[in-house]
Amino acid sequence: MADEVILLDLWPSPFGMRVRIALAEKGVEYKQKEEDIRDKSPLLLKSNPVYKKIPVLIHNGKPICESLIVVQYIDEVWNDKSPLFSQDPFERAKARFWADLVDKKIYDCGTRIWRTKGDAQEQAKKEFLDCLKLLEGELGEKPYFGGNNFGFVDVAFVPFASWFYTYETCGNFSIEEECPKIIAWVKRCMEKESVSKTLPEPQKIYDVVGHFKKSLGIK
Ligand code: GS8
Repeated sequence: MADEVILLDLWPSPFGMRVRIALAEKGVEYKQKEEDIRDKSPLLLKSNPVYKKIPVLIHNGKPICESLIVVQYIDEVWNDKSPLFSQDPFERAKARFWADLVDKKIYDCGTRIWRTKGDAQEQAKKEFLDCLKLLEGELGEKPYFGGNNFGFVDVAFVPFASWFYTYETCGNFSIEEECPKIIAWVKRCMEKESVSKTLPEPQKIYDVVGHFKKSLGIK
């Protein structure tokens, strides 16, 4: 029997994009169900009772939560093509370390950039750029974080590129000026269909953030 793969998702979510990219890399067919975060479906509440967040991958009825865990699951189950990890345990540990940094810093700082103003925003921008510079150092001269192959850290980080325009416009700064290698890496990743077909137009993200800010009463 064919696998049944369902993704509970939300289109602007960088976490959901990670899963979409991993599934595309592996050529897995799936059904995407768009959630309404203000009116979560019974399926989402049942599938992720702890955090009640998207993305959730439901594979043959079994739910897997937390995007980085889902991406690792996909890599293990569909292991016949496009491996996302090196064979070397040290390289694998390093990849998990950098993906964890992306999780801890990029989303949080990015959100603070578009949600705040003044000193709080300056602080968020500084932390964001410090983190990007660390990532730039880790990338070095490699084409991808995974070396010659697009890998786990690439999948974890590249969705945020669709949010860069929002961060830059709200924070009035240029990522390319500060971290040109990161932007060159984004362009390289965008040459992959799994990425270019997944990432939404930056303007669409900016517009949805604008609506969200309005609903929160943020100018
Ligand atoms: C984060 C998922 C998340 O924040 C992961 O999967 O990696 N650590 C998790 N999902 C958000 C949408 S994207 O901002 C979400 O589902 N929020 C619903 C809520 O907070 O109620």
